[in-house]
Amino acid sequence: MTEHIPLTGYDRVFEPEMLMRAESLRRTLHTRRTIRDFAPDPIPREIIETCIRAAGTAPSGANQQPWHFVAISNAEIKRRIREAAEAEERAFYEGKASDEWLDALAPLGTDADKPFLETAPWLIAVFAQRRGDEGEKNYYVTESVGIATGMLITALHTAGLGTLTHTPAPMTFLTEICERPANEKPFVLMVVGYPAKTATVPAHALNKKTLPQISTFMD
Ligand code: IYR
Repeated sequence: MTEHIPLTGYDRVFEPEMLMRAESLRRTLHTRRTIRDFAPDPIPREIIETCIRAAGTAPSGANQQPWHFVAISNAEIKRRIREAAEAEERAFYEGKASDEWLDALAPLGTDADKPFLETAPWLIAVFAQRRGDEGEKNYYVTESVGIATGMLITALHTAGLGTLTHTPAPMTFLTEICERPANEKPFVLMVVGYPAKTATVPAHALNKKTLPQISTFMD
């Protein structure tokens, strides 16, 4: 029998208050930038733990929570990740990537050098569990882990930290370095820390599509 319990936490709010809350979060999220230049200052582990807890509240297929977060501040492990990621990125920029892909990246000014993988105080490797511990199939894994990662970014940004969503391809080296089991696939590598005082962002990144461009209302 399915046990159900009363819902809590959804007390109705007055509409102007609702709009204020939504607007306030919109403004906070609008200030988020992808950071590629981090300060080396340490960030307490408790802050990272709290943000991972926030991500862990995400909805998921059949509530299977098919994610695992590996938070790394160890300098030697960060060095190994940088070395492996830069090797993949060199292969990408020097041949694997199509001209069309490189053209799309040009306004960002990215290249194969990833010093931030060592400078930033924390790396969070997000893993997606295709199957559970007992070999059972998980459902909507990509959607679930994508939502949880979005919530992780929101939590880190709200806490005042800078993030970079890094996806060197392939990321199989993360499985080995983070000592994760074969039922998990690396999903994304989040780089976390304070932005360097001198950090800049590509102007291109400020071009956000407008509401009419991203939405259709069928009133
Ligand atoms: N992974 C490479 C390339 C790259 C790809 C996309 I799509 C980006 O939005 C940014 C970079 C790198 O990290 O440089």
